[in-house]
Amino acid sequence: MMLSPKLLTLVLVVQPGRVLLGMKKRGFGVGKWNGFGGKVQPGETIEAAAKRELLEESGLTVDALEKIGNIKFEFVGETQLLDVHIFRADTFSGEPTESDEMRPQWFELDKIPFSQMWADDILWFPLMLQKKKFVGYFTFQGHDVILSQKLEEVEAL
Ligand code: 6OG
Repeated sequence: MMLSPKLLTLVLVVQPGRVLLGMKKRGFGVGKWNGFGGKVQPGETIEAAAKRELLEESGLTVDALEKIGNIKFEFVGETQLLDVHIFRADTFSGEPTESDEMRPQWFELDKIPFSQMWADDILWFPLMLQKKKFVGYFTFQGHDVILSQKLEEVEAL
C-alpha cells in the first residue's frame, strides 16, 4: 500500500510561562487545541508555509522560527501519511487575533489542555518546551487512539 506523505506545518508560540494555542474551528482536528499550521503549497518552503499559516490563523508575524520536531502520522485505513514539521517561536509581533479557522488563547504551562488536544501532544510538548529536538512516528486508529508510537530526541533536524 502506498502511503503518500502530505507536508504540514505546526508552530508553537512560547513566552515565559505560557504557550499560545488555537481552538480549531473547522476542518481537520476541529474541536481540538493545537499550534497553528497547515499545508505546504507547491513551490513554497516549509518554513515559509509555517510563517504564512501562523499569520493567517493567529494574526502573528515572526522573524525566526526554530525547527523543533518532525512527526509522521499514519491513520489506519488511510493512504495519506502526514509529515508534520514542528517549529517553536519565542518572539513575535502582532496581537493574537481570531480567524475563521482558529480561536487563539494563551495557556499557562501547567494548564495546557492535553485532554482536548491530539493524543500525541502530551508526549512531545515537554521536549518542545525544553527546546529539545525530536522525531516521531505515530499510528492512529481514528482520531483518538494511538496504536503505536516512536519518539526520540535528536541532535539536529
Ligand atoms: P489543516 O488540515 O488544517 O492542517 N496536525 C496535528 N497536530 C498535532 N499536534 N497532532 C496531530 O496528530 C496532527 N495531525 C495534524 C498539522 C492540519 C494542522 O493540524 C496539524 C497542521 O497544523 C495526528 O490545513
